[in-house]
Amino acid sequence: MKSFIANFEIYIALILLTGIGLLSSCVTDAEKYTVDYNKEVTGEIRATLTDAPLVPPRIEAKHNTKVIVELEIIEKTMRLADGVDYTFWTFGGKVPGKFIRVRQGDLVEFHLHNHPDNMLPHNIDLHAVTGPGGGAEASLIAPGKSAQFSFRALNQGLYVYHCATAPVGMHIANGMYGLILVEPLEGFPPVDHEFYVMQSEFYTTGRFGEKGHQDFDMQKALDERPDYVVMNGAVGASSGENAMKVKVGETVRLYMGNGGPNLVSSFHVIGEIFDKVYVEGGTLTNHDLQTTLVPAGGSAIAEFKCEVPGTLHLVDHSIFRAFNKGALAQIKVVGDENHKVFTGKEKEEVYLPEGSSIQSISSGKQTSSDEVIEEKTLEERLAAGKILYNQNCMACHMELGTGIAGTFPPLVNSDYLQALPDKGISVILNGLQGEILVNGEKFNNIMPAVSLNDDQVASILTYIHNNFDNGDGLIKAAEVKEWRNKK
Ligand code: HEC
Ligand SMILES: [Cu+2]
Repeated sequence: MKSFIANFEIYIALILLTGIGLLSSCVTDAEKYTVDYNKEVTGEIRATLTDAPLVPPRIEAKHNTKVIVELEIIEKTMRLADGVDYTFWTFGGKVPGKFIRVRQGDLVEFHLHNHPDNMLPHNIDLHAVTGPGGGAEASLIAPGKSAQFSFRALNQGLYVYHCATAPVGMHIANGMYGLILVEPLEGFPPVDHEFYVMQSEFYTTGRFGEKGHQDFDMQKALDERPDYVVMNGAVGASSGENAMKVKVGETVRLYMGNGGPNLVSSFHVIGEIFDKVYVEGGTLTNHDLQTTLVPAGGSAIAEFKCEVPGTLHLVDHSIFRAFNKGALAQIKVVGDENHKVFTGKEKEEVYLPEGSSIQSISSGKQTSSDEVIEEKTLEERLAAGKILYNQNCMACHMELGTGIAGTFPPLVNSDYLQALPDKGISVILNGLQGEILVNGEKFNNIMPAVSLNDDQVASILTYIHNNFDNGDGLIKAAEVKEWRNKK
């Protein structure tokens, strides 16, 4: 009982203290985190705007100034994925919209233009604005009109902007979002590279990868079941040939936004650790993070140093989105190996516990052997084969079919493959183990059976025969089917 009373007194004291703390922090926080808007700004400059993954340079002036932003809304059809088009509604002609960079205390004079060729009225809601609708009402305009409004950037942060014209969800789903950075007047500490990456989803009438022009699917958007989750507006927009590039030893700051419209991103960089994150794009900093949540309509600023060479994968760690729906961007880090930080593979041996047999990597449903399949042209097989090869074979045989010496045999000009009477069908469908000789080099390893349908096997084999110098020719799905039936 005594201890209860003692604890009780402590509780009361604590409650009183927190109360006082809250009261005083109300006043000081407002002063601490927003600027004095009575202070005059001097001069004016025109904002430099950039498309992802580029970030505009910081404004160098030592004093606050008027920053004039001119942003044009353009409705246009562009690539969403290879062979897939979509009619995007954009801030500046690309998705995500132009990156805008101002400083805390700057006065932003915003000019929004709705291109005369557009079909619809639009506006802009900038989360960096203190004012009704973030500027939405002040900026609503029909095609062929411009609107102007001004706001004082009171709070530091990385803010999302988006269209807020009804139906709001549809305007956002069609690509109307971007980022505006309000950095401290003196700027952030310098880094070697700054990049702009924004995640978002697309809800299309056709499934992921279905060719042709795709329309917006309202029901899928309501169900929050996107076919595409992408970084920087399209599948592959900032990966592969479009990857961002840095050198070993350089520092990177990522301005990461999430346009939604629905999903929350578990933002992660495969191969790096965030040294510092401005949590949710604000002023709170956290350190040593693996994954940071980026809410729909929110952001994060993540910093790291690239100590070793290789390709970093920027993903939503809700991982099917990354590998099956497009939520992947890449940073290629070039330079010398640093074995003090990472050795690379030091050794590989066959690991074969007793009783194990060939594993199967399944890639979905098998085509039953009596299903009628349409044959494809050589061009179609090569195109489909490239994608399937990259998904199913590249991890071991490498993108260019070179393999890895001593472990994965080459598919380029392979005498082993060329000598197979079934052109390689059995290797894919049954797997392969035991010692083999490929172009004079011995391999003794295990290739798991890869379960693909007849059509897919035909495309992959056509691709590796034609592209990797194993003689040309078209392999038909019917041949694969025949092989299966014979078995
Ligand atoms: C998990 C790694 C792995 C994957 C994935 C894989 N392979 Fe292999 N592949 C191997 C290994 C290991 C061997 C050699 C097996 C042995 O030593 O007997 C091999 C052998 C082969 C060979 C015969 C040797 C040669 O170089 O000509 C062919 C052809 C082949 N693979 C094609 C493919 C194709 C096509 C795919 C994709 C559908 C694929 N592989 C996926 C690991 C893999
Ligand atoms: Cu709009």
